[in-house]
Amino acid sequence: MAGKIFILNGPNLNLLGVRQPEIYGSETLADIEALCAARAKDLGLAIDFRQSNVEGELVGWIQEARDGAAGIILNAAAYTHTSIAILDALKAVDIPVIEVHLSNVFAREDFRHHSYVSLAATGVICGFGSAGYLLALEALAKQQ
Ligand code: CA2
Repeated sequence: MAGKIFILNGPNLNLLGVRQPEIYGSETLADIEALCAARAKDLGLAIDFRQSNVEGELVGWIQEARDGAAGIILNAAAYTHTSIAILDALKAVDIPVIEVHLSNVFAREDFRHHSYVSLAATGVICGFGSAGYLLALEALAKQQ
């Protein structure tokens, strides 16, 4: 398969495992990266796993994915619910985009029920914790 899967993580996800384990689980983002690397290897996929607290950096990475990435797994965190800039960047890529959330956003506050990312996503996975990232990798493997 040509091209890496970009796994992009938005603001505050670097705090995973430190606070709010009742919502987000006890794994750190480094733990999730390791799980993704192992599953990707099994699936014959290459990954590039990144996190940023900066909206523009996420936009830049989505634009970078246009240059040969095979797919994007995106947990845009709070930018999911606010960022037209990320939506516009996603609309400019023609590779599969899987939106992932650790928590079930629909069982939480109303403002988490709307996602700009979903408007450009191939599919959405939420509520399964870190397993959602692995499900997204499997979905992308079937799309190659
Ligand atoms: O459930 C998800 O994965 C979210 O994308 C996580 C975002 C939230 O804004 C979305 O609505 C749903 C928040 C990520 C912040 O993660 C933290 C982890 C530990 C401590 C504090 C924040």
